[in-house]
Amino acid sequence: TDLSAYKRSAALTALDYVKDGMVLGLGTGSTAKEFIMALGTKVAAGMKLRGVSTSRETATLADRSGIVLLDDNDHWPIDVAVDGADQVDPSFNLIKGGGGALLKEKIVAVSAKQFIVLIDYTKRVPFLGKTFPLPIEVISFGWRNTARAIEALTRSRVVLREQAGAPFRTESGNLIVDTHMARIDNPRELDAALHHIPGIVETGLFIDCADVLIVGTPQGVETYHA
Ligand code: DER
Repeated sequence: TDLSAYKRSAALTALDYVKDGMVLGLGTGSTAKEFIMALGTKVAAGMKLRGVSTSRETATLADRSGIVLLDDNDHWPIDVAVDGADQVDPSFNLIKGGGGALLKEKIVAVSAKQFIVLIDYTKRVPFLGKTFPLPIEVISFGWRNTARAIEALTRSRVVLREQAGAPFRTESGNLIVDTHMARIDNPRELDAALHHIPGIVETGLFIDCADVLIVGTPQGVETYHA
């Protein structure tokens, strides 16, 4: 089924949190794209917005929507960050990284005063894992050893993400390994343990990040405050 209508309805609801003069954290992916396009209407109506993008793709779209982009070296007084997710559990813990932008997304999400997550209803899960592997960003130096350490810790299979037959490279020049786990019982504990493996740059586990969750469902839009 085409889920874009649900993503768009969540994106339009998120506009309620956007005020003139704000600095916005702009996520990456198809749901974030719906939000950024919706922002274009606010800018066209005269709203002044600045933004921090989490990927080149998002930067291009934000620029086209008339949002003034801050650069890497600017101060980032981010009022609201808005992004999608690959999975959301009942405690608002997320798996993100399906689009490969998790490092910049996590930096922006935690920099923001408020972090809003937009999803369609299919992203809600009773527990993380199972239907979506956990993306982990690793530096390429010794990545096979890093991958083995992750497999030992998680007792799961780790697969190097590829694109067009070559290793996928993040915008920071790193690699992503996708970690297939049947169930992540304690995502906070797992995230902490993973961060002790030196080759790991960042994980796709967003624990205690989301402040607001907006869900597009066949019964309408549901908003939850964490
Ligand atoms: O890669 C990412 O982190 C994306 O934000 C992902 O979590 C959601 O992508 P989607 O909105 O296209 O489903």
